[in-house]
Amino acid sequence: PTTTKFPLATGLPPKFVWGVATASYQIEGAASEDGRTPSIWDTFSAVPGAVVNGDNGDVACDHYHRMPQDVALMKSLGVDSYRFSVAWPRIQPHGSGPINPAGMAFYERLVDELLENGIAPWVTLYHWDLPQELEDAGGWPHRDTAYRFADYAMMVFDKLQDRVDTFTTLNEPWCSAFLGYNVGVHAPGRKDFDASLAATHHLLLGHGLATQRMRAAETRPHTYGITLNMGTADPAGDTQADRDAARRADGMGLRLYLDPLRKGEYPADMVEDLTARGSAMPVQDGDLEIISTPFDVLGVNFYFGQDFAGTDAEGSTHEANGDPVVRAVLPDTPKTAMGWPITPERFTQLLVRLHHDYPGLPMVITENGAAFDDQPDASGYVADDDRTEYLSTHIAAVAAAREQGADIRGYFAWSLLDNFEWAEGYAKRFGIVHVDYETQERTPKQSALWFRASIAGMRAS
Ligand code: GBH
Repeated sequence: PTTTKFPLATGLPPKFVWGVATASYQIEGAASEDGRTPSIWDTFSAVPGAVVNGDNGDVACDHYHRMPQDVALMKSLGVDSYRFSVAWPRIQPHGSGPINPAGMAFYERLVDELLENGIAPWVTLYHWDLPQELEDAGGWPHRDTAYRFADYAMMVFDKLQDRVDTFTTLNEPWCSAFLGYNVGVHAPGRKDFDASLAATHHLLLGHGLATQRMRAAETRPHTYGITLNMGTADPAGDTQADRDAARRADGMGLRLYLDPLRKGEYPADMVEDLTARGSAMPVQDGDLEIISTPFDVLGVNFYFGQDFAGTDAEGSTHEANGDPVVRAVLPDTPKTAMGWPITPERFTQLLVRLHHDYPGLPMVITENGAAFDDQPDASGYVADDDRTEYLSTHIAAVAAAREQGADIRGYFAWSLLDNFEWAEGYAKRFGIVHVDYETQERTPKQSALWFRASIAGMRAS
């Protein structure tokens, strides 16, 4: 296989951190081994109709049993770092109480294997697999879950802080809160707007509590962070209703998280909107000080940007994500297999905007990538021109944002492997490495070969 028809990426410095990312439930399998208990995703996957084809993470990529080979694969790609998440139900099967040493041992082996291969581990403490017992006790809308999360984070931190430099608390709390508790397309599948607001607040509180406790207990300096999913929200047309819709979409999706984290307050216009709807964030005295505790790196997950409209052509309003007047309008561009528009210029727009609106915060792209309808040849090789082009244009967008002053230190491709794509099951493939789910064979796609050559080229430049 050759990748020569795609010019290699350029424009990022030799010290830039290049990595690949995954998440526990999406790749590990071994769902009931070594004391792991069900998470909300095991439960949700079993609900008829919740996941495409009735798929679940029982086996996934069988990474739990193939970890050393998967680390060797990463090494062959030449990455500096690997972003993975720790499954809470392996560490603390009941969501509270003592550590489960057998579950913890897997991550200790993984970290050791990475270090032996010269790959820096980048730990995400929560990528959506809440122990089911905690959901039964109320889940993220219940304040106690924030304190349970901080306890769990400390168990992992105590075991790994000697060898791991970077700990990020949450992956995409917006998805946990709104897709999980309001839209209901992610676990636990609830549809309750006020519950999703409470979940948001308690996720942020858990982030702050865990960050404070880790920093207080550190025996050497670490980098602490949080990863948010972010897009852009432009008005679909030049009307007040559309501008208002874009403001609200940006408010619910981005400012509702970054303002309390960085400015110690929820955005005033959102508080006003929520009050008008009879809703509120369940803030208690002192919470915003905890939530705004300093952290060191913002993880940015970017897939696409959108426009927003207040009304449609007939003048009627629609509900989207619990918001009565915001309607997403997909930009008129080519789409990925997820139906997501391909908008690299909006990636630059987002990063430059973050640099201006939330200054002084180094950023790392913790996820970026795309699903396409891969066609493997007889040997399993996928000549994924579409994904190679997606990565190429989006890495160029990062370089462009840096030229405009944004402090971006690294880029992790989503994902190392094809994997369990949540509600889409195994039907959607985001990997730069193809996985044959019958044989569990891994075959690097063209995009992986292009990524490897690009990294090597920029490191040498
Ligand atoms: C990430 O979620 C996840 O962290 C990762 O586990 C997952 O596999 C990967 O992306 C690919 O999906 O249309 O209203 O939902 C990204 C989820 C998708 C959330 C795009 C924001 C746009 C707004 N994001 N979505 S909406």
